[in-house]
Amino acid sequence: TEFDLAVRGGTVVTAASKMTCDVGIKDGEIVALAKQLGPAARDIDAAGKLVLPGGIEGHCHIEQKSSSGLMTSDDFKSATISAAFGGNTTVIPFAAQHRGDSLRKTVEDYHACAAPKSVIDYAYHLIVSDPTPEVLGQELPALIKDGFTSFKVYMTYDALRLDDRQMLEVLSTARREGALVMVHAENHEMIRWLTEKLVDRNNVEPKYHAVSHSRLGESEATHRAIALAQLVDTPLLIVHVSSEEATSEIRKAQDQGLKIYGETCPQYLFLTVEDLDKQGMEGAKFCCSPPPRDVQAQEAVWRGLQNGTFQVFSSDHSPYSFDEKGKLSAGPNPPFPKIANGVPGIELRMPLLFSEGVRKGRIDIHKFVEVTSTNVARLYGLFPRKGTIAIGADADLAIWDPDLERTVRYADLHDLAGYTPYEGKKITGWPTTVVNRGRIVVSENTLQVEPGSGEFLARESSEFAAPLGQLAPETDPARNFGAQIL
Ligand code: DUC
Ligand code: ZN
Ligand code: ZN
Ligand code: ZN
Repeated sequence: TEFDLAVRGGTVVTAASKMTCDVGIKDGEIVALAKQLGPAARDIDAAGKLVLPGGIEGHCHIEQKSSSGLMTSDDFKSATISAAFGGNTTVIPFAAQHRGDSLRKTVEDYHACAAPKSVIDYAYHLIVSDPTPEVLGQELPALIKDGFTSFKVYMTYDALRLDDRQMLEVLSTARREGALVMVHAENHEMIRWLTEKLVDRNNVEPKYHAVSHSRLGESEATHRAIALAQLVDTPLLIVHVSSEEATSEIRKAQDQGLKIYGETCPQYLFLTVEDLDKQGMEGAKFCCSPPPRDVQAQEAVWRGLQNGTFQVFSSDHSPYSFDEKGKLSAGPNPPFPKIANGVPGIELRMPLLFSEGVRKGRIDIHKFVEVTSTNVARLYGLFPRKGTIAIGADADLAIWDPDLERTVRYADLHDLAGYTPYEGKKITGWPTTVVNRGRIVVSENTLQVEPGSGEFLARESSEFAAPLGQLAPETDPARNFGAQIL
């Protein structure tokens, strides 16, 4: 037979096109797109279904150990299975450096966890928390050359945060080496000050977590991160944007032609601070940073997706169980500063956006594909191997039943957080069959592959990470009396 697998008669959708045709797959790649392809060893009937590029989860925390020793509740097995059931074929979690640790060793540790357990393809962003001359001079450049072409930095959290000076060093290293920098932008001292005031007054219930992480703290840090990036002419992705204020900062920079990108997440479209104000400790289940805000913020974030301010939509899956191993590790009634930050969402990211976005007419199906897959591949150096349906691309497909209605129940999900923030929500449109490099990973509601069958992806430097070539007056030798700064 000509093909190993043929997906027949579906509506094949990419970020830019839609056609009813068959997809022919051989040796893990897409080799033919046409009507009525010849025989294949195996067929999937996709009539009446959508055939989309597999989702790429570009922001998730898997088997990540915090500096305090707390572990996320998913390992690479449960997280990648959960991702696959949610229509994903690739995940890009973080390899998080702890201060004093070597970056290379950090990556090797994550690799030892991921390789035997992943059911779909994977890569890692680095988290750089200790930008010593050794790390910036040798380790990071070497890792970027090895295909770790993106990394995240934090402007808050005592154990992770970089000061402005360190941000500049890191950004100029990224510029030189061709990596994309992702930033957690919140003003550290504003969080600390508000937290102290709240704790002094014994305002310690989960809802005060949202008060301590202000919109102004988010937009100030966003503005500052953009200014730092602009000074050294380096592109920057602001991750997990929650508010109208931060969204406008990103938009303003984009309107100036800067290569500033934005990411948002389901928690900013589908949750609000009211969820943190639930009975007893229930609100802890919704504590994440930045926090969910209000209905106006949700609308601003929707607009940002619609008008292209946000290039990518990620889950920021940071699962902590609602018990002493996770959210309640500091006791049964922890004050908000002691509640682990993060919500699970890797399996529902795409179904939520499909149901509330595509089905309800807020975004079209092409935009859906763009922000959940194509742009993720582009930003992180995986395109066009990943992120689209084209001849020569990996055969990564999610076949969706656009009319399937299901009510979210944690019991039906595959992660190990023990709860979902979206319990009881009605969702229309679910992936029913998921194919990764030609392997049927999920079908008939069943996992069809073994742990360890996912592949590590070394990534290229992305076009999105290339400097604009527009120097600030003070770093431009033509305007700074000839000083060579960059
Ligand atoms: N940042 C993340 O990216 N995820 C969870 C919590 C946080 O602060
Ligand atoms: Zn460590
Ligand atoms: Zn973050
Ligand atoms: Zn995150």
